[in-house]
Amino acid sequence: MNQTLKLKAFCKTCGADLVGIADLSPFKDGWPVIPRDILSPYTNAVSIAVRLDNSIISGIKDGPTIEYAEHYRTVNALLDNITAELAKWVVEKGFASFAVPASHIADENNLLGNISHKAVARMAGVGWQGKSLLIVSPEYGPRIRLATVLTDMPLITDQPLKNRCGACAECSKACPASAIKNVSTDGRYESRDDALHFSRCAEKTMQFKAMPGIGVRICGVCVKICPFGKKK
Ligand code: B12
Repeated sequence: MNQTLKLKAFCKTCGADLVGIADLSPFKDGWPVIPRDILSPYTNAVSIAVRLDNSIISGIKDGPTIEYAEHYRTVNALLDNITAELAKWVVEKGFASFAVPASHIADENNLLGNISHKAVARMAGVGWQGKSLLIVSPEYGPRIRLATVLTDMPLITDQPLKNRCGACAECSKACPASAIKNVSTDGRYESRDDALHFSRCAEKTMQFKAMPGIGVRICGVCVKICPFGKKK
């Protein structure tokens, strides 16, 4: 088995449901990452997805439930565990690695993570970027959470998938903030505002965070409503 297949198999034994590899070069051209030099030592990014529990996601109505908030924390912890294990595995093979946290907001003013897991997942062929701006996987729709490991290990990279949203507007119709503009793209959106009334989404998650028992910036309606997630 070659090194790429071994790495993917290792991630699965740690609990990953989907794994893809992205070339980091397109991210080194001014795309916002925090800290600025975080990518310099690395050539590839491993995108890892863990699927969400169907009954918990199906229980979401017009906003998050306490069960979803708990599940969000549990799956983030699982992802951080998988990326820590993978980072260790890579180092043991003689290469460098960096496990990017699942849900850390590195810039609170601009609402940015260290690197966008969605951009990496799209380039790694884990899914396409839907009208909701979420990564929609063929297997589980957007009912996945993501994390990333940066590395200089030579790996065979995967390719982006074709967008399959078509004329579907379910996420746009269901969004409790009326934030999803119902605009599709074959490649990627130039900015978040091309797809979303971004501030509406951001404000709504703040309102939900203040609800008793929630405590985190979540919503989940666009995750639940997507027909690609309901299929399995
Ligand atoms: C900050 C944050 C938020 C903020 C801002 C959201 C946002 N869209 O940026 C708020 C609080 C509003 C939020 C809300 C939600 N979030 Co949030 N959030 C994050 C966080 C921590 C950082 C996101 C970030 O840096 N975005 C930067 C912007 C510029 O990037 P972007 O949204 O990915 O979109 C651009 C890129 O993808 C780019 N792109 C696409 N392809 C390519 C290719 C290349 C080469 C390049 C350079 C760029 C590029 O095109 C887009 C437009 O510019 C991530 C974790 C992480 N580190 O990624 C989770 C994350 C994005 N959130 C997630 C989720 C699920 C949600 C919510 C559904 C809430 C919930 N959990 O119920 C909503 C949905 C919002 C939405 N429709 O986008 C998941 C998404 C999973 C998935 N299936 O896609 C993530 C990945 C967390 C995780 N660990 O899984 N979130």
